[in-house]
Parts: sequence; structure tokens; C-alpha cells
Amino acid sequence: MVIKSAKFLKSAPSIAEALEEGISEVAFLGRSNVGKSSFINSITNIRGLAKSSSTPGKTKLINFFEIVYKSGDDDYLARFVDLPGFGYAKVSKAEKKDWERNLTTFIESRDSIRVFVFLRDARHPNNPMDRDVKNYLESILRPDQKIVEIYTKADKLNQSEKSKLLKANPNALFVSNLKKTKIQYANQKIFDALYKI
Ligand SMILES: Nc1nc2c(ncn2[C@@H]2O[C@H](COP(=O)(O)OP(=O)(O)O)[C@@H](O)[C@H]2O)c(=O)[nH]1
Ligand SMILES: [Mg+2]
Repeated sequence: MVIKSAKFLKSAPSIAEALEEGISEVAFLGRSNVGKSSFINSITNIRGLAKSSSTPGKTKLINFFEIVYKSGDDDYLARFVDLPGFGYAKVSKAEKKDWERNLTTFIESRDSIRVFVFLRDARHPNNPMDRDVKNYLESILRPDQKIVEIYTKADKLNQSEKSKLLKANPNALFVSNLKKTKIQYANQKIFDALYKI
């Protein structure tokens, strides 16, 4: 499998402005700064496709991308949906609450979402907010949906930290956007989750 093409479609500032449903979607979520945009750029192999920003919590838009996978002789059309980072947003509490309600409404009502790619920082595997998000996802998961959990920034761990983490989470995927390790492996896992129900 390869991603044959990927292009930006739209930034929706609110759910009302989201694209029409109908095409299978992979939704990416995780805390701000976890490496979500970088990961989308890594797997599509297009630098700058998803805007990577050094200001945590700045993106409050739902970004849609059109993806064409090629596997064997067949092409598969899909969409990536880059969701705004949970938590962290540098906005007022009221605004934050409003956004999170918006986001959960979107996540729960969007039939097209078939895969949740949940990204977390390999350096902080026990982050309480991530645990909450994972519990939340598991609680709303439909039978036609899957979660693919990916730990980013694996390059920041030393060998003993890595083996400890792997022992605790044998199925976890550890990637590095910086060193491009396990990127194609993770890409394939997402594709499998999307099409091999
Ligand atoms: N060392 C390292 N840094 C990364 C990795 N992935 C992303 N970053 C850095 O982390 C910061 C946030 O990345 P970004 O993709 O914008 O995160 P997002 O907010 O989740 O979309 C940027 O400075 C990236 O260069 C990684 O795998 N390893
Ligand atoms: Mg981002």
C-alpha cells in the first residue's frame, strides 16, 4: 500500500461547515503538540500538507484532506480529518468548554469516521488527559469503527525506556516523525483498520 496522492480540501471553523459525509474518514486526534500535523505529513510524504505549528493549541479548525491509497491494482479514496487538539488550547475556560463540546458532538455524530488515530507522546504514556480521551473513545466507539493508537516522538526515548514501554504496551506503535521510523508501518496499520474490518 502507498498513498498515491493527498491534498488539502478544507478547514472548517465549525461543525456546520464540515464537508458532506459519504467518504470513509480517518480522524486524527491527540493533545496539541503531540505531533499530529507532523505525522500526517510523514505518512503522506508531503511536507507542509498539514500545518505544523510551534504554538500549542492554536489550531481550532477541522482540516479535511483527500487521500488516494493504492494497494495492488486498486485505488481507494479516503479522507483524513485533522481534529483540533484536546485540552491545552490557549483560550478562556468557557471558550475551551464550548470547543470541546463542539468536538465531541462532531466525533459522535459523524457516520463517515471509520478509524480514530489517537496520537500520544511516547515520553508521557500515563498522561491523565490521554487516558480520559482513550476511555472516551472506547465508550463511543461503534462496531464499524477502530482505534489505532500511535506513540509519537519515539526518538526522544532511550533504549531502556523504549523496551519498558513496549513491555507495558505490546501492540503499541512507536513512531518518530523526526527520524521517520515506523512511519510506513503505522501507515499500513491505518489502511488495514480502514479497509479490513
Ligand atoms: N523529536 C520529535 N519531534 C517531533 C515529532 N513529531 C513532531 N515533533 C515536533 O513537535 C512539535 C509539534 O508538532 P505538530 O506536528 O505541530 O503537533 P500537533 O500540534 O499535534 O499538530 C513540532 O515542533 C514538531 O517538529 C517526533 O516524532 N519527534
Ligand atoms: Mg497540528
